Amino acid sequence: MNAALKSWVDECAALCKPDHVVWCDGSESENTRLIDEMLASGVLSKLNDAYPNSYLHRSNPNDVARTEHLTFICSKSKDDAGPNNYWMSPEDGKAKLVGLYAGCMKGRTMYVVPYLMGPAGSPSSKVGIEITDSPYVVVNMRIMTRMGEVALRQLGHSSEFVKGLHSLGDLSPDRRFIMHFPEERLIWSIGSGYGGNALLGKKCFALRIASTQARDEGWFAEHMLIVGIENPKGETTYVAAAFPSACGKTNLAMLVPPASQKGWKVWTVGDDIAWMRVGPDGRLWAINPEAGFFGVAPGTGSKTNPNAMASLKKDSIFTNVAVTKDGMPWWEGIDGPVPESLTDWKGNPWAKGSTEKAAHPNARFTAPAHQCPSISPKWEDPQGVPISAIIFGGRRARTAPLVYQARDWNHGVYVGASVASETTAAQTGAVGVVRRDPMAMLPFCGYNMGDYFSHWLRMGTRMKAPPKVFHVNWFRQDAAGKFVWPGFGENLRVLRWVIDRCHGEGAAVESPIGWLPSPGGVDMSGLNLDPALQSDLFAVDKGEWKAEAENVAEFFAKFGDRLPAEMENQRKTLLARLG
Ligand code: GTP
Ligand code: SPV
Ligand code: MN
Repeated sequence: MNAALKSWVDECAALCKPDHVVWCDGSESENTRLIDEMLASGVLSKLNDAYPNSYLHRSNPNDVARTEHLTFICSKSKDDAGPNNYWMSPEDGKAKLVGLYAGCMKGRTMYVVPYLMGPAGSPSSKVGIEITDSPYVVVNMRIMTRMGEVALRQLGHSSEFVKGLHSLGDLSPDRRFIMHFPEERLIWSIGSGYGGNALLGKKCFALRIASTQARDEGWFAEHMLIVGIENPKGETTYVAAAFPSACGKTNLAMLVPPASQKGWKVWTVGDDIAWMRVGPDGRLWAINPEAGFFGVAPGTGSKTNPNAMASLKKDSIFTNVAVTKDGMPWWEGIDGPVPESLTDWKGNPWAKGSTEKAAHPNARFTAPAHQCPSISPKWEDPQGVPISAIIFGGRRARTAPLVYQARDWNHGVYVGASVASETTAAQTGAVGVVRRDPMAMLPFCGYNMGDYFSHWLRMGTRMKAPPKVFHVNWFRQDAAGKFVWPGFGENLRVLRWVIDRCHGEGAAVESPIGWLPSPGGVDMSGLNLDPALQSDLFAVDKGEWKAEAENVAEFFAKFGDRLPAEMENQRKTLLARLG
């Protein structure tokens, strides 16, 4: 028994006072027992046998997405958390939560969940322990991470593990907090059972805590998918891409090449998080620390994402989707006609034509990564995969063209730092509001983003062959508000230009914002796009870009002297190029 682990578990038990403490081993029999208990208590219900061993969970309707306003970084100094985070001192944070944790598990079982982020035996992998009173969290963690024995074996007698204490509490938003103590590698979460608030391996550890570890140790923990693109000659180029929540990472990671792109294949390595280190060869190498997908259900269907549909056909958990009368999971955008009647995500009857959504817009599936037909043969490679390109993107009705390439690494850091996107249902609050979301990390960077930009610049000097940096926007709209670009599988056309550029090919023209594809650089054949709209996809409006640079200045100003001078240099030279 690991002494540091045992004493921390004893401490948590003394505080939370559970009726029972169960150490989870991740076995099949344990999983079956937990599922049977949740079926009996109504936390889960069984779905149709067309989805073997798959279950529906309805969360509390007040608890359906990450709650950024209740998420805190409790570093010793407020400046270390930065203007990008809500801050509380470690003393105040703990004092507040100790009161809520006291006796919160009376009448409940406390589960101790050891888990590994990253492939077993990888030098990049790290151990976490989540203590939780939610069996739903346990069975999700079993899909999302490598859970149980494998993690304890990797930990051995080391005291180096990320501690996460989670309780459902009373599920009241007034007593909901997700607190991070980066200096102690500690997470305290109470009052939510949903997604990134409760599955502590994901955003809390693999991004907020890991980003501080990455800063201290010289690597990257990023909100990025990882994908391999194989050309007809059988050569694979790996790309990592950061888009804000619900902006297309899972879809791009599982892209199916359309019939027009003969001989091309796409291999999924990860769909949400990348941990990346500089290898002995001076290149950047990436692993996916997760073992499953916690994907957005609405909009997922055989046309848009057949690989996701195949991944979730068994052994999956569906949260806040609707169900048909035969117990099939259902959401807006799934295949087939809209049924006449459904049970909606809250458990109420729903009739076709209703103005309410049947599935919650942030309804999710939890599915094992190994079930994905496009899973890369290298997805569990302990060394990871070498990254040739980093792509940033956002959801922008205007301004950002379909694709452009940064001039060099430092300009690429500016491009990442100036990402903006319309908000989505993945976090509570207004949807569709443009906000700056640097590197898609605004809600996930566990420290001052001024320092984070410095870290990105510094990493550039440590790589002999840094990845080329790009920006994409699949979401440009026409005057009627319709997406101009078909997206999904057709995004491969853009990826082909990106990897051509990485290999010193691909025709490009210089523009004030970076390199744009030359006419014909992105193959548009057979898409039947209106020629005017087609050229609008690549339009760079100087007025809009100057306004954009002003907005970036306002954002940068928040960081005061923590903003590296190079970022302001990049912004000023951009303005100069815009004339
Ligand atoms: P998180 O899991 O929240 O981090 O989200 P994500 O970045 O993985 O987003 P995901 O791939 O799940 O896509 C979110 C929504 O965007 C879905 O409703 C998709 O259907 C839609 N979407 C994804 N790719 C495209 C695209 O190329 N074009 C358009 N128009 N919509 C897309
Ligand atoms: C996101 O919001 O970016 C997600 C879902 O991937 S959650 O796990 O809730 O953070
Ligand atoms: Mn995400």
